Amino acid sequence: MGTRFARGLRLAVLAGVALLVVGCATGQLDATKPIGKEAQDIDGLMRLSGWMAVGVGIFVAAAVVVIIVKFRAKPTDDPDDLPPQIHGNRKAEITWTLIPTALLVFLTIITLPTVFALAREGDGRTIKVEGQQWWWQFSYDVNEDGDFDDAADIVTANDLVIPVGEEVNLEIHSNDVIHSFWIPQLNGKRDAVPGRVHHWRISSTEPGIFYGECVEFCGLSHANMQMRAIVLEEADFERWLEGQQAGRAAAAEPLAEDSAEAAGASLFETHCISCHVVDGVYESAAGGNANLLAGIAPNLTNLMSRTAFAGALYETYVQDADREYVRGPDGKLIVNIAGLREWVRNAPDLKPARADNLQGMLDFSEVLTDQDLDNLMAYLRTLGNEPVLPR
Ligand code: HEC
Ligand SMILES: [Cu+2]
Repeated sequence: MGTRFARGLRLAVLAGVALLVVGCATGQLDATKPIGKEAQDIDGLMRLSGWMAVGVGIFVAAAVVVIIVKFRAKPTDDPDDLPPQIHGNRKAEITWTLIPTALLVFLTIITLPTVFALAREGDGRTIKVEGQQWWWQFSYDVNEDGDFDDAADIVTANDLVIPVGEEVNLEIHSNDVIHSFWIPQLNGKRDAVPGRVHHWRISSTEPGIFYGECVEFCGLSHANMQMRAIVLEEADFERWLEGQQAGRAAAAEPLAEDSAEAAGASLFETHCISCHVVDGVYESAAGGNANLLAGIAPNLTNLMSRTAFAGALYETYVQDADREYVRGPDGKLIVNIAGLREWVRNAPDLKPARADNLQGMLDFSEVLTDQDLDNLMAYLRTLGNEPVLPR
């Protein structure tokens, strides 16, 4: 008995530790340290209702103990002699109906203002968010004409870049199934539903990188559908916007003849533009075709200005064990070229996808040679400058 109990206990402890470790493994989603105003409001409510639940839990547990001790059968009791039965006792019934009702009404009253406040439109810019299997696209209405599709507008993926302190409005869409957008430290969850537009707000009181995930099961690579908010000081944000425009202009510049970049561009034109857009160079004339293949794919105009690729599953630049960016002797970030190359060679191997079912990127391992891949990498590296990082 003793050993069996000890074994059971050891197993339970092990299982607990395993759960804890698994729970911490991704470690980037943290709803307990809210940084955005919206997340702080939600956190306040969570804590209050949590403590109320703890109070109720302690009260019930204590009452159970008191009743067990007080009304336990004593050896002197006559087993046929039952204590007074109170089934249907009106006073007791009313009491234990009223108390929970009062608690729930109280919770409703304090929650409703936050629910409405979260739905309110903020006074900052609006960014269009599109979820699709299995990555997020963000569009910026640069000339503020209410349309996200003209030549001036910026379309990016994975990194939602916003200025610190601004109440940014999100216009959330889905291009296929239901997804849900959540960056826990900055905001609550909001579903992305096909055929509908959901409005939501996001803001941060500090610059930084905040991690998020799709939180509505959406198929094969749901767990790999991540995103991050890059929150920048106002001046850095302006620098980022200018950088995006500069990246677009640079992408349209001719490449040096006979260079690896030019060879890469020609491979890109053969294999990639049926899905990918490079603004002003490979436009969505091919995009119509893309819909036949895999829905839309990330806009690659400023690929190198993003901190992550493939639904923020992989880092575009090398980091050390503490997730600090490593810089080369020239002071520049070091491109995770091995990762990017492997992605282009065989994407479904790095992130489960079903390109045959219009979901995700193709496997090019049988199509592209090592030389092709090197040339493609040379070309991709010309697309955009390095990211503007939070200070
Ligand atoms: C069938 C459509 C399709 C073709 C063809 C295609 N891709 Fe992709 N590509 C995608 C999709 C979809 C994604 C997003 C996948 C994800 O994150 O799950 C993607 C992602 C990428 C990314 C990461 C971008 C980011 O910001 O996350 C790069 C880089 C890339 N593709 C390069 C290429 C290159 C180079 C080629 C040509 C050799 C190519 N792709 C051909 C559909 C395609
Ligand atoms: Cu999703």
